[in-house]
Amino acid sequence: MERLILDADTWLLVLTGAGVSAESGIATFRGMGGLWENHPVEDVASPQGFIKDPLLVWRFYSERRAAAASVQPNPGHHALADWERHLGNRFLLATQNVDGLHLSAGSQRVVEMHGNLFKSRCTHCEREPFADTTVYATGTLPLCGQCGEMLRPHIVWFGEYLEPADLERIESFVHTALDHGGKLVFLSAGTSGAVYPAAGLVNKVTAAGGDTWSVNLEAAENSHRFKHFVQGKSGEVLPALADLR
Ligand code: BV8
Ligand code: ZN
Repeated sequence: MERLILDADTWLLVLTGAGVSAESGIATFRGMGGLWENHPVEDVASPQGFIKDPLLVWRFYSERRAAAASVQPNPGHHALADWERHLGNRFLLATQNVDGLHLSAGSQRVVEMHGNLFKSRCTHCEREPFADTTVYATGTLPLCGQCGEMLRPHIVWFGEYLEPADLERIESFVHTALDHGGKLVFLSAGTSGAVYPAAGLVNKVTAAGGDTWSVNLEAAENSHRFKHFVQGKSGEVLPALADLR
């Protein structure tokens, strides 16, 4: 396997998707064939879906909250935390995953682009999103303690905008790397490269002259946009891939 050299000049931006959590036992979206209990994921992971049937959507998220709380990070998550300890502020992890496993593995420089399963927010009042590990029983509609309106998962649904601050943090990492004349490297792991704007990050790094790596069980939709492709399970590839100098 070709090695990813992480030395004093390297500025590494990593993007992860559901594939990185697969070896922890979390189902991927493709693994579900894009369905959950015969509902297209886009229907339950969308504002329209929530308005139409908030109880169904809360059942979807409560089930995933329970699943994510019952599993552990795998060696792929731990390898990324090791790389962060080696590179410090020259490392940033942008994840599409909402399972919180990168945080459990000790990653700190993390942008959770699509939110987090263990946070809820009010659909009505200005209350900040708050930590919420409750697995709501089927048929329960969680209500805000302050205004009495419905709570929703603090998740970015299809058709919703990502937090501008999150996108800016990723953008400024790339610019800071270039300003320092560093070697910008982008590594994407465990993602089908189908969902934007995450899937567009590789183009940004390529346009900035950076090196690009894809680590995936199978060639992702945007695989051709990467200079390097290492096929395999992220829990096996990531711990062996980096040459820390
Ligand atoms: C937005 C939270 C502006 C929900 C998620 C252009 C054309 C058409 C539509 C669009 C477009 N641009 C934007 C859109 C709309 C949409 C989009 O991209 N749609 C896609 C389907 C085309 N984007 C959005 O809506 C985004 N918002 O763009 O706002 C806007 C606003 C209005 C209108 C237009 C634009 C919001 C996107 C965020 C949606 N929320 N998550 C939840 O999780 O419950 S996305 C959700 O699906 C996941 O978070 C994840 O990001 C995504 C699934 O992707 P993956 O993580 O890649 O998972 P997947 O299962 O697909 O792939 C796993 C991969 O791992 C596979 O390749 C597999 O081979 C590999 N693998 C498996 N095991 C392993 C492995 N690899 C390594 N090791 C293993 N062991
Ligand atoms: Zn409220």
